[in-house]
Order: sequence, then structure tokens, then C-alpha cells
Amino acid sequence: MVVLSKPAMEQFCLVKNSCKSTTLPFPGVPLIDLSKPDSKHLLVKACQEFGFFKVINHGVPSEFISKLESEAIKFFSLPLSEKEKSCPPDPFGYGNKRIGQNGDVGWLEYILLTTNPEFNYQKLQSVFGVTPEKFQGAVNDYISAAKKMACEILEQLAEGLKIQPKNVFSKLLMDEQSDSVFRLNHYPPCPDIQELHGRNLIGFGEHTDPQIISVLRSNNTSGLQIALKDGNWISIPPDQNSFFINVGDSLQVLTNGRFKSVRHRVLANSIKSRVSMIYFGGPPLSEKIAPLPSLVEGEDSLYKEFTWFEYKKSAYKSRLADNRLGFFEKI
Ligand code: GA4
Repeated sequence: MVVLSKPAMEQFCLVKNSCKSTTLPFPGVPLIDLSKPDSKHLLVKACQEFGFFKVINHGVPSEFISKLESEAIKFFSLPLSEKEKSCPPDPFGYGNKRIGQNGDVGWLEYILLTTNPEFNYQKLQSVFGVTPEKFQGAVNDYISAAKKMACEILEQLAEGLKIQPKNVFSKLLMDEQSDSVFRLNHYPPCPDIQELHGRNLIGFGEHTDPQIISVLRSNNTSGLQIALKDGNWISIPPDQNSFFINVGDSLQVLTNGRFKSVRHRVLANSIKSRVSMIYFGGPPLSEKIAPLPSLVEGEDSLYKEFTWFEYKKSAYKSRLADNRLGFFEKI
């Protein structure tokens, strides 16, 4: 086990464990059964109120999840020197503590991949130094199932908003050129947390996701928090049998701010490892992102039109906690 000295801990971000940042589990997270006839209305409500919800009856086979989780654990259990032989994230590859290129750090290690299987094959080869068939197979199966579920949710959302055609959002993820990302995170336990005198160590700092929708699955270790509209942080109890869904910045724009892209973060745990897998469904790079005309009727468009390429370029220059949409808001 790695024990860090105080100065070493101080390089990581610490947050006060005040009443405002409660660690009490929040009972109000919408739980949506995707197989129920009223789910589309509940999905719309959850996207408007929180930009975050939990789904059951999601259709992702449990063996896809367990296969990928055990492959990920195998990889993260390798000695650091082995893992560091693999390529640094540029942004894709194996990363340790550094997030992005602009100075953000967190108490985690991760593998970041595109969802383009050909590209990943080469990347995984350099990550593993061996033929990565088994890992690649597990990643592909999982991504296909997560994407299918994300598309189902997006279609129900379009129906709930009475927008036609119902694939108006999902077609962006289904497009062959869809610029989607997949991330496997490992948050090692940090035994020195007690030393922090009521402060929490940040595993992954607060941010919103730039894409359309994110599908998150974690093991049974706590850590995820979301910010409510009043700015208070609430802890989300882990649930390894459900998926957590985040509205991303692009869906906030497409819905002219009706759906909220949720600010979230992960706190480190003192005892247990947290492993999470996240599919970030994004549009093709050339796609124009602007509020859908049917959602601006009688209202002003809140955002300037931009392409996903332009947004991504500006996102990759930002710090994790920045409000990336600010630059694209109409004054
Ligand atoms: C946040 C959501 C996804 O994890 C991610 C992250 C990306 C990265 O890790 O390279 C970014 C971050 C995320 C937004 C701002 C930039 C880019 C780190 C960072 C500081 C993969 C993504 O798409 O955007």
C-alpha cells in the first residue's frame, strides 16, 4: 500500500467536508425503470431537475459488465512500472493522476479510449504490450451495449419532449463518425484520508461532461457526488446493478438549456478501491450543435451555433472545473 507524506497529499485537491458538501446519501435521485410505459416522462423530468438519474431494466448483460470489470482489475493490478511502459494519455491511453493536459490531478489511474475499435486495437496493444484480444473483446461488447442503452434513453427523451423524428439525438451516437469516448477509472483506496482533518481528497475533480450523454457504472464503492442547482454537493450511494446517466453539455445546448448538464465529482475512499466504466456518447466532429428549432419556438436561443470539433477544441484547452459552455452562450 502506498502511504503518502503530507506534502505529497497537498498536491491533490482537497475539499472541506462542510455541511454544504454533505456526505449523507441523497434519497432523491430519480430511479427510472426503462421498461415501464411512463419512463419517457420521468426521464424528461429527471433531465430537467438534476441532469442525472439512475436506470434499471437497462438491457446491458451482466456478464459484459463482469468480464470488463475483471479485465480492468487485472490491468490495474499490474506493477506501476509495467503500466507506465504503456503510452501516456494523448488523450487516449493509460493515465495516472494527471487528467487532461492543463494541470488537473486526481487520486486515480485510468484508461481512456475512443470507441473506434480499430484505433483502440493499436492503443491497447501499446498499453498491454501483448495482443489485447480478450480486453478488446470485453471493451467492444460493453461499449455496444452501453451505446444501445444510451440510444434507447435518448429516443425516449425525444418522445417525452414530443420531438420528431425520435432519433434526433440518438442518430448522433449511431453515426459511424460519432466521436464517443470510453473511460475505465481506478480510484485506489487512500488510507491517509484520516490525516486530512475533515477534508476530502478529490479522486476526480468537479466538472460537467462535454458530450451528449454519459453512461456510468461503478462497483460498490462510494465516492460519486453531484451538485444540485443550489450548489450543494450530495453523495450518490453506489449501485453496481444500475447505471447512472449524466446529461452532457451538448444535450444542454440541443435542448436550449431545458436539460441541465450535471456538475459532478468523485471523492477518494479510505478503504475500498472504486472501479468505474463510463461511455461518453458524442456527435461526429463536423456536427453542428445548436438548440433544436422546435425547442426554441417562442423563446430565444441561449447558445451560439458551433461544431462539436470547435467545442472539443476549446474544452481540451480548459481546466476540469471550468464552465465550458460560457464561451458559447449568447449574451
Ligand atoms: C471530462 C469528461 C471525460 O472524462 C473526458 C475528460 C477529458 C480528459 O480526461 O481528457 C477532459 C475533461 C473531460 C473536460 C476538460 C478537459 C478534457 C480533461 C480536461 C481537463 C474524457 C472528456 O471528454 O472531457
